Amino acid sequence: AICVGIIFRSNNGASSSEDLKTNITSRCETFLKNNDLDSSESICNTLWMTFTKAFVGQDPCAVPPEAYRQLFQSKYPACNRTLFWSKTKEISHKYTKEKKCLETLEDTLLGSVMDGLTWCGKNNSNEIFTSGCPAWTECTMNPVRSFWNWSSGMFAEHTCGAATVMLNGSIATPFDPSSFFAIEVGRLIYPRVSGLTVVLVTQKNVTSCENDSLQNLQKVLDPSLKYSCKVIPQSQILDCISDPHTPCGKCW
Ligand code: AVW
Repeated sequence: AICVGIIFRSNNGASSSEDLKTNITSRCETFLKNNDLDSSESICNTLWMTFTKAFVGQDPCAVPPEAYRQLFQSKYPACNRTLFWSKTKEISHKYTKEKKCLETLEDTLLGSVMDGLTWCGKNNSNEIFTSGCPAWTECTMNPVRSFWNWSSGMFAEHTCGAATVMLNGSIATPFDPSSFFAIEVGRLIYPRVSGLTVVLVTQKNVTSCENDSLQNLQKVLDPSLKYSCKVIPQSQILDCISDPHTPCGKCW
C-alpha cells in the first residue's frame, strides 16, 4: 500500500506542480534575504507566474529561449567579477561560495532558483510536470534547456570588464562549441568586456593551453578581447578555498 501511494504521488501532476511552486518561491525568498535585496513576497510570486507562462500549455519540445524574456533577474555581477564555467560546475561553485570576488550565473537570483530543477508542460493543458520531461538531448527546445540558454545569454550580455572562465583541463575538449559557455562567448563584446581569462583546472595534466579546442575558443572570441590562459591544478584551488587567509583573487 505504501508503494502504491508513492507511485501515485510522484505521478500526480497537481502535487508536483505545488511542490515546484513551493520550492521555487522559497528558494527565491531565501536568495533575496541572503543578498540583502528587497524581499517582498510579490517579487517571488511574479517570478513564479512569469516562469510558468513561458512553458505551461506548450509542447515540451517547442519552448524557445525567448519564452523566458519576461523573467525578472536580480542584479548581475559588478564589472570584473563574472565567472563562467563549463564541465567544472562543482569546483566553480565551491569557489564562488567561499571566496566572494567572482560570481557565476547560479549566484544570481534566477540561476540559484532554477539550479538542478526539471520542469515542463504539455500542449493544451495547464499541468506542470517535474518528471517525464524531455531528456536533455531528446529535443533542444525543451523548457529547461531553453531557460539556461536564455539566462546564460543574458548573463553574458550583462558581463563587463575582465571575465574569467573555469574550464576542465582533465578532458580532451575543454571548450565544447555546443555548450552554454559557447553561447556566452558569442556575447562577450569589446569594449563592454575587456578580456577573458581561462583557468584550465587540471587533475592530471591531460590538456594544456595549446589544446585544439582552446584554439577554437580564441577563433570565436571577439578579437578585440585580451585573451589569456593558465593551467591551475585543482588541488591549488581547493587549498585556496579552504584557507581563509588566502585573499580572494589570489587562488591563481
Ligand atoms: P556544462 P555549459 N544532460 O558543464 O558550458 C543533462 O556542459 O553548458 O557547461 N544535463 C546537462 C547535460 C546533459 N547531457 N549537459 C549539460 N547539462 C546541464 C551557464 C547540467 O545541469 C553558466 F553561466 C550541467 O551541469 C556557465 O558559464 C549544466 O547543464 C555555463 O552556462 C552545464 O553543462 C555552463 O554551461
